[in-house]
Amino acid sequence: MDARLPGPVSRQAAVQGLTRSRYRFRNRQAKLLSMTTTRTSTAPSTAASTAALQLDYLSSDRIASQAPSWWRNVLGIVGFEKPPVIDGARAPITASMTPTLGANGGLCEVWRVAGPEVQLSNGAARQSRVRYRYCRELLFGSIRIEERAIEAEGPPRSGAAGHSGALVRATEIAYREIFEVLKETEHRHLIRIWNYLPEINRETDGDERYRLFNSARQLAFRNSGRATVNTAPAASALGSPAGSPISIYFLAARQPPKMIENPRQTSAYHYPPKFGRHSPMFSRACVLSESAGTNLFVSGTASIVGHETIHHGDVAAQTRETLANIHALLEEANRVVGRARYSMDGLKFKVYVRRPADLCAIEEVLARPLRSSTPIVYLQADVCREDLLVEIEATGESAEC
Ligand code: 3EB
Repeated sequence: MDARLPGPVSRQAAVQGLTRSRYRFRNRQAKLLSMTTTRTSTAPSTAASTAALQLDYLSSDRIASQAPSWWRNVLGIVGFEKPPVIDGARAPITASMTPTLGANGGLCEVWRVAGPEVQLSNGAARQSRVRYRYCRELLFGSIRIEERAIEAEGPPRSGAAGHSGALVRATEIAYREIFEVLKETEHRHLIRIWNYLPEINRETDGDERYRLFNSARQLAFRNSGRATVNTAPAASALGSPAGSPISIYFLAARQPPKMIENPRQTSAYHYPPKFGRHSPMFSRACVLSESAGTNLFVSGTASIVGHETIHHGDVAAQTRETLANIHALLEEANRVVGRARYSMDGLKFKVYVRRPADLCAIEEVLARPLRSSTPIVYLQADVCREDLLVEIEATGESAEC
């Protein structure tokens, strides 16, 4: 599952940098011939199905011992520190490359679609590094790219020198290939995306790597003809250790989700320029309604009110403020959706901790509002503003529709 070494697409990307518009026209024609997918199971049924997306955090041992009938419904598996080795897995397997903290060692994030009628297909577009699996309504995909491999490919684009050039190009390639898959399979709506970048806060060539990523991501949205406000997916963007590949995975849907913003926060796509020349492209949350239920995706959420970080240096206060933001998003989601009712109790959480020594303080704050049975995975990751010590994301499901 490692990102392949320089392949046809990446060479094309280098060409595209030089002769962008002419190349794009030719590429569109070429793609009609070349975007054949390899299918490892039967095509999805077009009959109305009752897909309901389910998230579980399971150990790789438990995953390995599941019956074939369980596997039939698996869309994708995400390990944390590294991709789990699972013999005979039929779904894409990736990893965020972020170390686990506390008792979470060996856990994986498993995305499944419930329902005996659901039929999944695998895809690997020939000229793409994206691995994906999908049913009629939903698609899970992942892509990992080594910046080293991009650097080795040839001269950096003018104006983007050295290492920053590799990050920018890798981001553009990743998002372009993701958007191509979504077009090909007609799951046009990106609903949730996770972005893990090695050394997210490091400066290269006078710019923080997260800000370079934001510029490239915004460019990729624009180049694909996508809107840069109101329809951006729910997202997380975190730092992984030096030397990790850039790792991005995502969920997409055939039907559009409802995007949710937080009344306590400036929308990220409207952040002022002091947070970077190009604002981040994400919505604070979104709700996806399918026939069998709804899913709530809460983006990475931190101690930000308006657009400013608050509670500098105080991890407990930052955690409380983050919970207040998630609470505001739950209320907003319930208001927007009307009948589905989300509460803290129904959510599954991932908590990104900048300094491992802060784990206890964070756990203590979360113990009060959350039931002890609440699934929470703690990961060590750098958060995308240097002054943020903690970031929390959440997923909810509701059978009511
Ligand atoms: C924030 O609220 C914190 O760039 O995709 C959270 C979730 C954050 C997603 C992203 C960034 C992103 O601005 C950072």
